[in-house]
Amino acid sequence: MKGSFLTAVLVGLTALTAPIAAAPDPRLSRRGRSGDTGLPLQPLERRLLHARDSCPAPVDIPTTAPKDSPFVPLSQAEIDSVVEWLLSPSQGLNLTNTSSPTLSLSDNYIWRVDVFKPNKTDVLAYLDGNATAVPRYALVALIQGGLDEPIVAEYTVGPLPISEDTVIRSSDWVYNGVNGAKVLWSAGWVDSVRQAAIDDLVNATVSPIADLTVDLLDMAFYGAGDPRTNMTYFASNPSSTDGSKSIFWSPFRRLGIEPWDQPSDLYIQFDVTGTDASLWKALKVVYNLQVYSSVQAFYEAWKSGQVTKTPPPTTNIEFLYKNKTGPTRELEDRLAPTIVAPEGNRFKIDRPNQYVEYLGWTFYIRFDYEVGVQFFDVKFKGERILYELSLQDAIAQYAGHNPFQAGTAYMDRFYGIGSSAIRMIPGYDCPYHATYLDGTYSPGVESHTENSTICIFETDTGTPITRHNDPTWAQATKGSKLVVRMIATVGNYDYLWDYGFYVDGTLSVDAHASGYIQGNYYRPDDEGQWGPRVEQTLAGTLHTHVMNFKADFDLIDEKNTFVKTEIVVENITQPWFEELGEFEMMRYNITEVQTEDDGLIYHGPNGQTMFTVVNKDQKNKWGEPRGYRIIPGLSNVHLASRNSPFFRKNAQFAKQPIAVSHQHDTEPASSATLNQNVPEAPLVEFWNFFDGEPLVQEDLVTWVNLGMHHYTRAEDIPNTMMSEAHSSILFAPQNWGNTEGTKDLSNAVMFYAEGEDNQIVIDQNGVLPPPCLALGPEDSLQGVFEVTG
Ligand SMILES: *[C@@H]1O[C@H](CO)[C@@H](O)[C@H](O)[C@H]1NC(C)=O
Ligand SMILES: *[C@@H]1O[C@H](CO)[C@@H](O)[C@H](O)[C@H]1NC(C)=O
Ligand SMILES: *[C@@H]1O[C@H](CO)[C@@H](O)[C@H](O)[C@H]1NC(C)=O
Ligand SMILES: *[C@@H]1O[C@H](CO)[C@@H](O)[C@H](O)[C@H]1NC(C)=O
Ligand SMILES: *[C@@H]1O[C@H](CO)[C@@H](O)[C@H](O)[C@H]1NC(C)=O
Ligand SMILES: *[C@@H]1O[C@H](CO)[C@@H](O)[C@H](O)[C@H]1NC(C)=O
Ligand SMILES: *[C@@H]1O[C@H](CO)[C@@H](O)[C@H](O)[C@H]1NC(C)=O
Ligand SMILES: *[C@@H]1O[C@H](CO)[C@@H](O)[C@H](O)[C@H]1NC(C)=O
Ligand SMILES: *[C@@H]1O[C@H](CO)[C@@H](O)[C@H](O)[C@H]1NC(C)=O
Ligand SMILES: *[C@@H]1O[C@H](CO)[C@@H](O)[C@H](O)[C@H]1NC(C)=O
Ligand SMILES: [Cu+2]
Repeated sequence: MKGSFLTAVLVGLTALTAPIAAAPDPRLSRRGRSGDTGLPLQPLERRLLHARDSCPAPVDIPTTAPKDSPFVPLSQAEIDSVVEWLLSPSQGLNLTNTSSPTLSLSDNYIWRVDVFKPNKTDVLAYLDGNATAVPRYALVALIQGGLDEPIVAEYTVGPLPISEDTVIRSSDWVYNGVNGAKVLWSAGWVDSVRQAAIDDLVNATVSPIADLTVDLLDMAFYGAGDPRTNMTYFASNPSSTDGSKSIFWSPFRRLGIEPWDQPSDLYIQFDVTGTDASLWKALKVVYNLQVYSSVQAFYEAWKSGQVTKTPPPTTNIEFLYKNKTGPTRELEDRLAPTIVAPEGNRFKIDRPNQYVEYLGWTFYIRFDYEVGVQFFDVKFKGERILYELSLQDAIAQYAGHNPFQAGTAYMDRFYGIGSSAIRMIPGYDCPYHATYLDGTYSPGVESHTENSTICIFETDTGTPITRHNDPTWAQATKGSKLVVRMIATVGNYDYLWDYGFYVDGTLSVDAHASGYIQGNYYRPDDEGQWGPRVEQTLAGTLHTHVMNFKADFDLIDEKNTFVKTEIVVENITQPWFEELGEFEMMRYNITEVQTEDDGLIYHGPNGQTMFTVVNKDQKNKWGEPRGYRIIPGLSNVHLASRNSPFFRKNAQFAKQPIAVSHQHDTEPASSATLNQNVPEAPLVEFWNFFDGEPLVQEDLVTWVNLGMHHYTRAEDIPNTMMSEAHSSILFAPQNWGNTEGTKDLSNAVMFYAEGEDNQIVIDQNGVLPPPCLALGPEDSLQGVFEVTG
């Protein structure tokens, strides 16, 4: 099949090859390198059948970071030393070894020991100043169920290595919320100890009514490990407002592949407040929109025939599989196009320091358990653009006519976005020949390395970055960017984040989503108000994703200003248009954001307001302040509801498109892992950053949102399409230079005429496709340009 197909293609091509010049054209290689690199095309069939050499797979080009990374993770020895120090009775923490087989809810124990992200002040003193190292601290999260008032809290332990000077300190200074660095125990993580206790409660509630669940739902729950169990529950979030209680509504779903999309019409409310599980209980029940005050009341209603049954979730789950089905599309048995770097990588990497250099760009990568890949000290052509660029949280707010969807408001930092980052599938998640980096973090007290969880590759941007055809000359310059990619599978969802470093100094962030939607039980009476029907017993669910990013611009230095340039339309007169009298014209209205009182920024209508960060003390040759523009791309949404009870003070970062605040070591992040379950009493209350501080020529941090109002559709089944589930933002030079930043690129062609007979010169700056890259006749530059003037 394949063989005969190839023959057919070649037959088709023979005709095409006829006009190809056989001999090298001297002008083509005139500015090229010596040797045969300037050879024009060979007959195409020869290329197809006998590619002379295949272009080699790129290999790392090593480099050495100017300074060792100040962001390296803790070694296992460092973690061990901290754990031992914490457990020593002299600390008085009364900690139980987390590995103890009898670990209980009312013990104090370690949840996690990881590296603490250092203060900017310390990092800059090291990167720019004379400091020889950055103080090293551990982030310690403790579950303290054994206290009189049980809490879950974060601490720092340091400096490391452990010495006389090492102290444990509450991380209060990082958090501005009323409770500092802690939440009441009930708002904490659901670890294996708590999960087991919740399993028991659900089993004790639901297994005694298995006759009912089998009748109404065609499923039963006898505990997580029981072979008869074919139903599963889910502890939704947030489960609290301030941590004083933990109450969640569980949907009941078929156990098996993707329960997210096998929901039933049953919801039960559970109260799992406090460390004494004997006090936990089931509360209300909702089935077929009827509210029952207890499981007992529901059961009795069913026994007496007063419950109207709705269809159980379909057992035909073919729709959840992504196996190939259907006939292959014509020509689709061929490998899809891919990116090639025919002469090898054009970026360098220092692996131990996770430091990258690319055509003028340099940056350090840090990997974080809570949020994944982060960028520090991002420079272009030797000048600092950003101190930090990093995801802060990825949240999703749902809606629906039932207690589960209506009450769901996830903050994925709580689940660990970095710890959910997956190993990339080469050739599919990342292009062939991508470079992979590992992510190292500590999910508990063991260091973990997720291999190949970051990929780096250079790609064609798909357009020339500049071009022009003049009557007497023409030019086009290749558009390229380096992409650093991470994918995190958080439960049902797969998020892909791309950070793009363009050859012109532009930086982009793109977020895509795929995976399974958290589907809704299909009820015709919902009338599509929360999403369309997408399967037999399944509907889409209206929800909004918001991802907040911290962009700490330090344009050359830390003194920066946020400028709004609004296009205003006014009735004006101009003396040369006497006949018009007053007429409408537009102009710029340029204002600086003076203080944090005006730090929450909204997009004006019609994209008429431009946002830039500038350094007024650093002007370009034309006297303009050098700056970077923040350009909204696709779908820069924020939460539609500002007053939902499920996202209150804990998600204020998601309630406007852009915010600009004064940088402080005490305000390193807009969200916190423990913000999830305390909408009324979060660790980080973002709007409290905005307390009137001056913002003109100060150290600014901008906080920008990407996201999408997920308009669910049949095409979300089985997996959401990354084509549509896409949001982006650009940071682009704005008078950063005296001229655009790609005039130094060699990957550019210039056509012009020379001599009396207008001989066309084709100048490719010596950069020509190498012989290993097969070209076709259509790739010839001969005759592409002629002088017409
Ligand atoms: C905790 O328990 C584990 C397993 O029993 C043991 O290997 C480890 O040494 C203990 N840790 C400390 C600090 O005692
Ligand atoms: C230490 O914690 C245990 C629970 O792990 C508790 O039973 C005990 O009372 C605590 N001791 C003190 C002195 O607080
Ligand atoms: C970081 O800065 C804060 C605020 O100035 C300070 O309280 C804290 O001790 C610093 N942390 C370290 C590890 O230096
Ligand atoms: C660094 O050291 C040099 C020479 O000792 C000194 O002149 C300079 O002020 C120091 N810089 C800082 C930021 O401390
Ligand atoms: C689920 O399990 C229950 C009992 O464990 C059984 O009665 C029921 O038929 C099962 N449902 C399906 C779809 O297999
Ligand atoms: C669940 O509860 C039933 C009693 O209703 C019991 O037989 C079963 O062992 C329990 N399962 C687990 C895993 O505890
Ligand atoms: C479809 O893929 C699943 C794995 O997801 C596999 O178990 C199953 O056998 C496949 N079915 C078919 C028809 O290929
Ligand atoms: C991850 O990479 C390291 C070093 O290359 C290797 O030793 C280890 O086996 C890899 N782990 C996995 C799970 O592949
Ligand atoms: C300009 O004047 C015209 C006529 O009075 C009026 O209709 C229009 O709204 C004015 N435009 C602006 C921008 O004020
Ligand atoms: C210019 O912008 C400032 C700040 O937003 C605003 O107060 C002022 O009214 C604007 N001027 C015009 C003409 O729109
Ligand atoms: Cu979605």
